[in-house]
Amino acid sequence: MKKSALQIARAAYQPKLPVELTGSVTVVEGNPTQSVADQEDIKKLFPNTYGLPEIRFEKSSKNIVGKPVNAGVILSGGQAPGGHNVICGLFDGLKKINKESRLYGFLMGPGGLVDHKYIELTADIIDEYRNTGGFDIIGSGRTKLEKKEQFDKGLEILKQLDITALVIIGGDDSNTNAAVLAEYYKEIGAGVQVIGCPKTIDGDLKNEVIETSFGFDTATKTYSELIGNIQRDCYSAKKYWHFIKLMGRSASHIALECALQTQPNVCIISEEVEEKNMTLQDVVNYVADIVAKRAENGDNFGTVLIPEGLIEFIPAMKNLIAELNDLLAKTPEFASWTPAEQREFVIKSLSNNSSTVYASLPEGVARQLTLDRDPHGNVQVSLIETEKLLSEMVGNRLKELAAEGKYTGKFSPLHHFFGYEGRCAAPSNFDADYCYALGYNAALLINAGVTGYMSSLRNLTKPSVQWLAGGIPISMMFNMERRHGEMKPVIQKALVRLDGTPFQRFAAKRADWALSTAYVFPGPIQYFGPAEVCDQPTKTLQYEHLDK
Ligand code: FBP
Repeated sequence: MKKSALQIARAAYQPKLPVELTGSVTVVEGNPTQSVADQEDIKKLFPNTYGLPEIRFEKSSKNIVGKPVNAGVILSGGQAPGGHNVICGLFDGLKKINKESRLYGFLMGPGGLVDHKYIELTADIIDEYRNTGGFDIIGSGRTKLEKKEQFDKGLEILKQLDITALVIIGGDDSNTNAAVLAEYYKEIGAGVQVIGCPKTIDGDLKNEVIETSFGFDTATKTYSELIGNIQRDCYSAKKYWHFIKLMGRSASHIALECALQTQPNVCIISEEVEEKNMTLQDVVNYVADIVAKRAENGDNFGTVLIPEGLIEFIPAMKNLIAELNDLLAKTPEFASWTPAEQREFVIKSLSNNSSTVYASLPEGVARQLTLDRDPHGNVQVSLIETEKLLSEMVGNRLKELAAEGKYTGKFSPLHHFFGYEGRCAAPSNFDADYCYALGYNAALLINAGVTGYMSSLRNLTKPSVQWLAGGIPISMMFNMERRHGEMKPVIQKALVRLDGTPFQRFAAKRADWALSTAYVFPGPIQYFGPAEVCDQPTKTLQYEHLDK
């Protein structure tokens, strides 16, 4: 494939490993751990991998040596910038420990393990993908790896290839499944270690011990560049209101980070909407009031950031979606009906409240709520055009305000959805270093002989050479949650904390940003140049470190 000039220059970039990982390491074990909640239940479910100690790697003066290992790697779920570097770091780490080690990549996600589809990742292949975006080296997929039959089927190919360690690069659900797999392989004495790596642009796989998931840095910088560009256009033409939906599934971390970087006129945070028990109309009124106030100053333009999961956080919509989930699960023939038949069926089958909410939505959006669920049973929020829903309702509200003599401006909305634009961007220096180190560190965890651990780097607001490396038992992140009507052990999803510094900083400024037009234009990610331009971590990470 022909390479761009940037690709060629980036291929030569050598990610900077934490100093502790640059030679041999000593494994330092911490105290036994416990899960964040429901300890007794989780201990029973993970008798072989519960309570393990945290691990820290410290630099040792000895040469790094270990047994040759055949390892497998899987990319699971949505793309996130830096995934290739995790694999490159893993490859380099394995080879550094022992040149005879081999790495196999399972194709198109966890399904590749179950269906025995794989390639051997050789040095030639790896070199093609250093510091590149995308997951195309082996592809990704959303097959849920959770059934014993899948584990057994996977074990057949692992045995055939003599693979004794599997690295799963994924989000909260995939790492939950990695821990279940680790426990199962340990229980049956399969002799296969399982190590997880924290991936997702959504930024919702983080906790006391995992500071951030990879990809969040690059994705939010890419979206912030685009938002900044729109803001400059908007400020130049002074005639449009831009409604910009941002990916992130449930959590609003991406929207919040982009707001902190670009200072838009409005940014909705789903977690706040839920906390304040706001209705959809409350959200609409909030935006319409800002549009009207800006119009009083002669400013008939602006930007509104909307997290893609918003509607799931509006209590009445949440009930509606839950009822729709049940209804659709019970009605497999639904997909074969015409849109009119579907609408009539839904309206007559839902509870009165949900039926009223459903009927009040613009028809297109109502239909989007009944589209296929993803394999985890989630509504595919990225398919719901919340930005259009909001702007249409804001337009209606402004007409009411105009009729009451409270609004005399012009309202011309434009719509954008930023998601796929950022998921495969060339990783920022932060993500290039973070991902490479996560992969390299995973090789050291394999060499340390552990299973059911997540590769971990901390101290991330410091230069990468100062990061602290180690492993965290995944079971430590578990709590019990109801999934498809059953209580299951899962990694707690990290939503935006309203008492956290990132949200507090935003909340302190938003009234000013709403009216004064204080846009910031971050510009494109820079890879070469001064550290303050190229190596700044996200504001979320910087502010969260102030909370520690
Ligand atoms: P992961 O949680 O698997 O990393 O995926 C993140 C995400 O980009 C969400 O932000 C978005 O809602 C979803 O994937 C879109 O899924 P798909 O790629 O299947 O369209």
